[in-house]
Amino acid sequence: MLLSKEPFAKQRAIRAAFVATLAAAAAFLVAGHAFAAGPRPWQLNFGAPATPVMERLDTFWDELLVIIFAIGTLVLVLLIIVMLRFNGRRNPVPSRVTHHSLLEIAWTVVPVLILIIIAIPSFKIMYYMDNIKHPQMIIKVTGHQWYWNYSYPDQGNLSFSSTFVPNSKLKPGQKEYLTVDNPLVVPVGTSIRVLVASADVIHSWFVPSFGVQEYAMPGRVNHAWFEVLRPGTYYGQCNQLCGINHALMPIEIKALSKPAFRRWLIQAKKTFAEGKGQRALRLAAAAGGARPQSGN
Ligand SMILES: [Cu+2]
Repeated sequence: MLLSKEPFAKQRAIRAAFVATLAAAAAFLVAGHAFAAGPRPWQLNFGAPATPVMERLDTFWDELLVIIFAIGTLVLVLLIIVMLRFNGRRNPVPSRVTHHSLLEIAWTVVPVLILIIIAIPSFKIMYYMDNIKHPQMIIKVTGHQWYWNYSYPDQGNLSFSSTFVPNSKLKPGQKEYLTVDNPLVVPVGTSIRVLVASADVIHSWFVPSFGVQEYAMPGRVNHAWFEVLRPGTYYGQCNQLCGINHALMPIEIKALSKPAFRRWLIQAKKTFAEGKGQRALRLAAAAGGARPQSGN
């Protein structure tokens, strides 16, 4: 039997349109990833990963989405089949089947298997992000109501405070609610252990593009690590309700090339030794940003 060519042409057109839509969506996502070091308006999904940890989390998230969509689709299809084939109108005399051992074992065992499949890569990433044996640098982050203090114990104990810049004082190009006076500066391509503590209440040091979210607890030191892959400016926020100015203790991180970082370090040691960090902090406090704090 010969079929007319028309249905095939139509099918091909539909398939081409489908592929084109997928390609456009992929291009949109990739383009979004390439430019984003902070949040973008109408952003969907994670921003561009900036560390090996976040790259792994990102990949794992994509894998999970496939599994979740497959399960969702299967359940939806089963529901539709049940609604169409087994409704009261089509089955005036209902079936009296109440048990089906094989089916019951299957729908218990299959979800367990799916969870095990998910758990293996999940645990691998958890161990990978938990600790690094030989960090090349250490940074200590201390949460205060309501600003962060950063110190570099293996760089001559350099230490400074990082305070929110009110929106009215922003320069062109600076981001609202995310800009600070003294950003944390780190070198790229360097594994850095972050020690996170708090001077008062519980805060959380959260930098999405690094895949780092660590509680800052008074009386204990938590740790995380990151290695920034590309120079750039990255943003985060305190992620634990810590009082009235919780929203006003953003995290701004500048990742520099190693030579640029060394130059910054020399300059920063002079700047902050002269107490300029503290002066900036007091000015910000006077503007309603944070409470001054001595002895950092
Ligand atoms: Cu906080």
